[in-house]
Amino acid sequence: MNRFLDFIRRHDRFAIVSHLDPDGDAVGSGLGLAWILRAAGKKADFLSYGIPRTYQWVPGVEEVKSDPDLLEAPPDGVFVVDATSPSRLGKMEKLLTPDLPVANIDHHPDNTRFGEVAWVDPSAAAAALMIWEMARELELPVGHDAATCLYVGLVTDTGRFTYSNTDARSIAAAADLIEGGADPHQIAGRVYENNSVEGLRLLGLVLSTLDLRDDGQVASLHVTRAMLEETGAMPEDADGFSTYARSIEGVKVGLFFRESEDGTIKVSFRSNQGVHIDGVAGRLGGGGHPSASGARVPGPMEAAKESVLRAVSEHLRSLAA
Ligand SMILES: [Mn+2]
Repeated sequence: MNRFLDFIRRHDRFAIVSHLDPDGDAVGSGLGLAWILRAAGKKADFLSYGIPRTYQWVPGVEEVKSDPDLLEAPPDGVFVVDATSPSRLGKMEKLLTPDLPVANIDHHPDNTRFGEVAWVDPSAAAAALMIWEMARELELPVGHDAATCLYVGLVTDTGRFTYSNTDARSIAAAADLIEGGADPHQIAGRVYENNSVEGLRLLGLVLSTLDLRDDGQVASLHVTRAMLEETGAMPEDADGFSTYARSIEGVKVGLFFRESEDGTIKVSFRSNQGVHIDGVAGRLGGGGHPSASGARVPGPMEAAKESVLRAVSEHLRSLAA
């Protein structure tokens, strides 16, 4: 922790970046840290692009820079949050020049431990939780905007405090953040009850693709570009769909396949009952957490589904053996 204190003391102008295709934790931890650094008298910008509509209200989101070229002045230190490796930063990766010191805060077990200061804690439910704990440890003030941002990261990465990463530590942090000004009811309303009509129609189509395999232990759903066109929904409308397949009784592994604009297929792996699925995602070139991971595989959809389903079924058989 002292190395982080030192890192913050030594620099004045911070850029904060997170993974591409930002989720609630990327946005919440990035913006939360920006508020904390600013309250500590530093200059801090969060850089991100493609922030989903669900998070377009998070405090400070209107000042997010979508490209390093939009920074008023070059940063003298970079925080990377919630990102496994620099390659996960998309176009923000170009910020990381060899002479620029980097602090890395992440909870993905496959984090490559890059950066001059790195804190990787796979037992932390969210990067936002780690930012909160760092601020508390270093006695940095956390105002209500920062608390709101960090709560967003925590509530989304724990699936509203239901995933296997939900523990006393995450609930205690949530209580502290609520004490600090985060409004759980208002945040839940903004994050979870703000579906578009198109998005709900898309969900109807997606649920009708349900496919059960391996005696009901593996369930999969998919979304195609054609389904987006048919309903008028945005790709981000499908962001919350990855857990439906797993929600079925008896299902150990739930899969969600999304056809990207470039024709590749994004696969989300969600597992239950202590089944670790990140190894399968890893063998397909992806990664993530034991019960929530992802990978990108070549299309078309049917071929992608068959090859991934085969890999999952082999994995389950190897666990049973
Ligand atoms: Mn996260």
